[in-house]
Amino acid sequence: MTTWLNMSLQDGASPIMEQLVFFHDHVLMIMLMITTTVSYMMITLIRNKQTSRFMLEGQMIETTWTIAPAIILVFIAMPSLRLLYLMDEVHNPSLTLKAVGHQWYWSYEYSDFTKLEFDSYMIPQEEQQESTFRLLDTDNRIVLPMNSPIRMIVTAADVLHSWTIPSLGVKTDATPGRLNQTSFSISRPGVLYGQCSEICGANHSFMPITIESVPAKYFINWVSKMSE
Ligand SMILES: [Cu+2]
Repeated sequence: MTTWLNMSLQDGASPIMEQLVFFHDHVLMIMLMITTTVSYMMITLIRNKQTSRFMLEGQMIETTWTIAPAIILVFIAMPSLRLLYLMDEVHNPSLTLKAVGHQWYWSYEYSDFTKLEFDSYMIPQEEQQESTFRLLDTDNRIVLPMNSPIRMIVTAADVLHSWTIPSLGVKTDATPGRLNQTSFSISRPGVLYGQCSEICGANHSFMPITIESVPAKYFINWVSKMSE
Protein backbone atom coordinates (compact mmCIF):
# COMPACT_ATOMS: atom_id res chain seq x y z
CA MET A 1 0.00 0.00 0.00
CA THR A 2 1.03 3.61 -0.29
CA THR A 3 2.65 5.14 2.76
CA TRP A 4 3.81 8.68 3.48
CA LEU A 5 6.59 10.01 1.22
CA ASN A 6 5.98 7.25 -1.33
CA MET A 7 6.38 9.31 -4.48
CA SER A 8 6.33 6.60 -7.11
CA LEU A 9 4.16 3.58 -7.88
CA GLN A 10 3.48 0.94 -5.27
CA ASP A 11 5.47 -2.29 -5.40
CA GLY A 12 3.90 -4.71 -7.81
CA ALA A 13 2.00 -7.62 -6.26
CA SER A 14 1.27 -9.25 -9.62
CA PRO A 15 3.48 -10.06 -12.62
CA ILE A 16 1.59 -7.52 -14.75
CA MET A 17 2.14 -4.71 -12.26
CA GLU A 18 5.87 -5.51 -12.12
CA GLN A 19 6.01 -5.17 -15.89
CA LEU A 20 4.02 -1.93 -15.70
CA VAL A 21 6.56 -0.50 -13.25
CA PHE A 22 9.43 -1.48 -15.59
CA PHE A 23 7.60 0.17 -18.50
CA HIS A 24 7.01 3.33 -16.46
CA ASP A 25 10.73 3.54 -15.63
CA HIS A 26 11.65 2.83 -19.26
CA VAL A 27 9.49 5.71 -20.51
CA LEU A 28 10.88 8.02 -17.82
CA MET A 29 14.44 7.27 -19.03
CA ILE A 30 13.46 8.17 -22.61
CA MET A 31 11.82 11.36 -21.35
CA LEU A 32 14.98 12.22 -19.40
CA MET A 33 17.10 11.86 -22.55
CA ILE A 34 14.73 14.02 -24.60
CA THR A 35 14.46 16.71 -21.91
CA THR A 36 18.24 16.84 -21.55
CA THR A 37 18.82 17.17 -25.29
CA VAL A 38 16.12 19.77 -25.79
CA SER A 39 17.23 21.89 -22.81
CA TYR A 40 20.83 21.73 -24.04
CA MET A 41 19.71 22.92 -27.49
CA MET A 42 17.55 25.71 -26.06
CA ILE A 43 20.34 26.99 -23.84
CA THR A 44 22.82 26.95 -26.77
CA LEU A 45 20.33 28.86 -28.91
CA ILE A 46 20.00 31.57 -26.27
CA ARG A 47 23.70 31.88 -25.53
CA ASN A 48 25.08 31.85 -29.11
CA LYS A 49 24.38 33.61 -32.38
CA GLN A 50 23.99 30.63 -34.68
CA THR A 51 23.66 32.37 -38.03
CA SER A 52 25.51 31.75 -41.22
CA ARG A 53 25.38 33.68 -44.47
CA PHE A 54 26.06 30.58 -46.58
CA MET A 55 23.89 27.93 -44.96
CA LEU A 56 20.53 27.75 -46.78
CA GLU A 57 19.54 24.14 -46.14
CA GLY A 58 20.70 21.03 -44.28
CA GLN A 59 19.09 17.92 -45.77
CA MET A 60 21.04 15.51 -43.58
CA ILE A 61 20.15 17.06 -40.21
CA GLU A 62 16.52 17.59 -41.20
CA THR A 63 16.11 13.94 -42.23
CA THR A 64 17.74 12.84 -38.97
CA TRP A 65 15.60 14.97 -36.68
CA THR A 66 12.46 13.81 -38.45
CA ILE A 67 13.24 10.10 -38.30
CA ALA A 68 14.81 9.96 -34.82
CA PRO A 69 11.58 10.87 -32.92
CA ALA A 70 9.67 8.30 -34.97
CA ILE A 71 12.14 5.60 -33.90
CA ILE A 72 11.88 6.74 -30.27
CA LEU A 73 8.08 6.47 -30.47
CA VAL A 74 8.38 2.89 -31.73
CA PHE A 75 10.48 2.06 -28.65
CA ILE A 76 7.62 3.33 -26.47
CA ALA A 77 4.72 1.93 -28.50
CA MET A 78 6.01 -1.65 -28.78
CA PRO A 79 6.35 -2.45 -25.04
CA SER A 80 3.16 -0.48 -24.38
CA LEU A 81 1.11 -2.57 -26.81
CA ARG A 82 2.71 -5.75 -25.50
CA LEU A 83 1.52 -4.90 -21.98
CA LEU A 84 -1.90 -3.82 -23.18
CA TYR A 85 -2.54 -7.19 -24.80
CA LEU A 86 -1.06 -9.11 -21.85
CA MET A 87 -3.49 -7.33 -19.52
CA ASP A 88 -6.40 -8.11 -21.81
CA GLU A 89 -5.73 -11.84 -21.82
CA VAL A 90 -7.65 -14.13 -19.47
CA HIS A 91 -5.63 -17.35 -19.07
CA ASN A 92 -7.86 -20.18 -17.94
CA PRO A 93 -8.89 -18.72 -14.56
CA SER A 94 -9.11 -20.96 -11.51
CA LEU A 95 -11.57 -18.67 -9.74
CA THR A 96 -14.10 -16.00 -10.64
CA LEU A 97 -14.91 -13.09 -8.37
CA LYS A 98 -17.74 -10.70 -9.11
CA ALA A 99 -17.66 -7.21 -7.64
CA VAL A 100 -20.74 -5.01 -7.64
CA GLY A 101 -20.42 -1.31 -6.85
CA HIS A 102 -23.16 0.31 -4.79
CA GLN A 103 -23.61 3.76 -3.30
CA TRP A 104 -21.40 3.45 -1.23
CA TYR A 105 -19.97 0.02 -0.70
CA TRP A 106 -18.85 -2.97 -2.69
CA SER A 107 -20.49 -6.37 -2.65
CA TYR A 108 -18.79 -9.54 -3.80
CA GLU A 109 -19.95 -12.87 -5.18
CA TYR A 110 -17.83 -15.98 -5.50
CA SER A 111 -19.90 -17.62 -8.22
CA ASP A 112 -17.87 -20.87 -8.15
CA PHE A 113 -19.33 -21.66 -4.73
CA THR A 114 -22.88 -21.66 -3.44
CA LYS A 115 -24.02 -18.99 -1.00
CA LEU A 116 -20.68 -17.22 -0.93
CA GLU A 117 -21.44 -13.51 -1.20
CA PHE A 118 -21.10 -10.55 1.13
CA ASP A 119 -21.06 -6.76 1.38
CA SER A 120 -17.87 -4.91 2.15
CA TYR A 121 -18.20 -1.61 4.01
CA MET A 122 -15.46 0.73 5.17
CA ILE A 123 -14.66 0.52 8.88
CA PRO A 124 -15.84 3.87 10.31
CA GLN A 125 -13.36 5.99 12.21
CA GLU A 126 -15.10 5.41 15.59
CA GLU A 127 -14.65 1.64 15.26
CA GLN A 128 -11.01 1.73 14.28
CA GLN A 129 -8.42 -0.36 16.06
CA GLU A 130 -4.64 -0.07 16.25
CA SER A 131 -4.27 -2.29 13.19
CA THR A 132 -6.83 -0.69 10.87
CA PHE A 133 -5.92 1.85 8.23
CA ARG A 134 -8.17 4.89 8.21
CA LEU A 135 -10.45 5.07 5.13
CA LEU A 136 -8.88 1.90 3.71
CA ASP A 137 -9.99 -1.08 5.77
CA THR A 138 -13.28 -2.90 5.30
CA ASP A 139 -15.42 -5.03 7.59
CA ASN A 140 -15.36 -7.95 5.14
CA ARG A 141 -12.15 -8.45 3.19
CA ILE A 142 -12.01 -10.27 -0.12
CA VAL A 143 -9.98 -13.44 0.41
CA LEU A 144 -8.16 -14.75 -2.65
CA PRO A 145 -5.61 -17.52 -3.21
CA MET A 146 -2.14 -16.34 -4.23
CA ASN A 147 -0.40 -17.62 -7.38
CA SER A 148 -3.62 -18.53 -9.13
CA PRO A 149 -5.17 -16.81 -12.13
CA ILE A 150 -8.31 -14.98 -11.03
CA ARG A 151 -11.04 -13.59 -13.25
CA MET A 152 -12.73 -10.40 -12.01
CA ILE A 153 -16.18 -9.50 -13.19
CA VAL A 154 -17.05 -5.91 -12.33
CA THR A 155 -20.41 -4.18 -12.49
CA ALA A 156 -22.49 -1.61 -10.59
CA ALA A 157 -26.02 -1.46 -9.22
CA ASP A 158 -26.69 2.28 -9.22
CA VAL A 159 -24.11 4.70 -10.65
CA LEU A 160 -20.63 4.40 -12.18
CA HIS A 161 -17.90 3.13 -9.87
CA SER A 162 -14.43 1.82 -10.56
CA TRP A 163 -12.82 -1.21 -8.95
CA THR A 164 -9.14 -0.51 -8.38
CA ILE A 165 -6.14 -2.20 -6.79
CA PRO A 166 -3.00 -0.19 -7.63
CA SER A 167 -0.49 -2.88 -6.59
CA LEU A 168 -2.14 -5.37 -8.95
CA GLY A 169 -2.27 -2.92 -11.83
CA VAL A 170 -6.03 -3.36 -12.03
CA LYS A 171 -8.62 -0.66 -12.62
CA THR A 172 -11.97 -1.62 -14.11
CA ASP A 173 -15.05 0.54 -14.55
CA ALA A 174 -18.18 -0.66 -12.78
CA THR A 175 -21.05 0.29 -15.05
CA PRO A 176 -24.73 -0.45 -14.37
CA GLY A 177 -26.10 -2.95 -16.88
CA ARG A 178 -22.69 -4.04 -18.09
CA LEU A 179 -20.18 -6.71 -17.06
CA ASN A 180 -16.54 -5.74 -17.37
CA GLN A 181 -13.86 -8.35 -17.14
CA THR A 182 -10.26 -8.26 -16.00
CA SER A 183 -7.84 -10.81 -14.63
CA PHE A 184 -4.79 -10.99 -12.41
CA SER A 185 -2.78 -13.35 -10.29
CA ILE A 186 -1.35 -12.22 -6.96
CA SER A 187 2.30 -13.14 -6.53
CA ARG A 188 2.62 -12.88 -2.74
CA PRO A 189 0.57 -13.10 0.45
CA GLY A 190 -0.55 -9.93 2.18
CA VAL A 191 -3.31 -7.35 2.32
CA LEU A 192 -3.84 -5.18 -0.73
CA TYR A 193 -5.76 -1.91 -0.60
CA GLY A 194 -7.65 0.07 -3.20
CA GLN A 195 -10.37 2.69 -3.49
CA CYS A 196 -13.25 3.41 -5.84
CA SER A 197 -11.83 5.43 -8.74
CA GLU A 198 -14.92 7.00 -10.22
CA ILE A 199 -16.45 10.08 -8.63
CA CYS A 200 -19.67 8.33 -7.66
CA GLY A 201 -21.35 10.59 -5.11
CA ALA A 202 -21.14 11.99 -1.60
CA ASN A 203 -19.37 9.01 -0.04
CA HIS A 204 -17.12 8.21 -3.00
CA SER A 205 -14.03 8.35 -0.78
CA PHE A 206 -15.48 5.91 1.70
CA MET A 207 -15.88 2.69 -0.29
CA PRO A 208 -12.43 1.07 -0.12
CA ILE A 209 -11.42 -2.34 -1.43
CA THR A 210 -9.37 -4.79 0.64
CA ILE A 211 -7.94 -8.06 -0.62
CA GLU A 212 -6.40 -10.63 1.67
CA SER A 213 -4.07 -12.74 -0.42
CA VAL A 214 -3.42 -16.13 1.21
CA PRO A 215 -1.97 -19.52 0.20
CA ALA A 216 -4.50 -21.78 -1.53
CA LYS A 217 -5.06 -24.12 1.43
CA TYR A 218 -6.05 -21.22 3.72
CA PHE A 219 -8.37 -20.00 1.01
CA ILE A 220 -10.11 -23.39 0.91
CA ASN A 221 -10.50 -23.29 4.71
CA TRP A 222 -12.02 -19.83 4.47
CA VAL A 223 -14.44 -20.92 1.74
CA SER A 224 -15.66 -23.92 3.73
CA LYS A 225 -16.09 -21.76 6.82
CA MET A 226 -17.98 -19.06 4.89
CA SER A 227 -20.38 -21.42 3.11
CA GLU A 228 -21.37 -23.36 6.22
CU1 LIG B 1 -17.79 4.44 -6.20
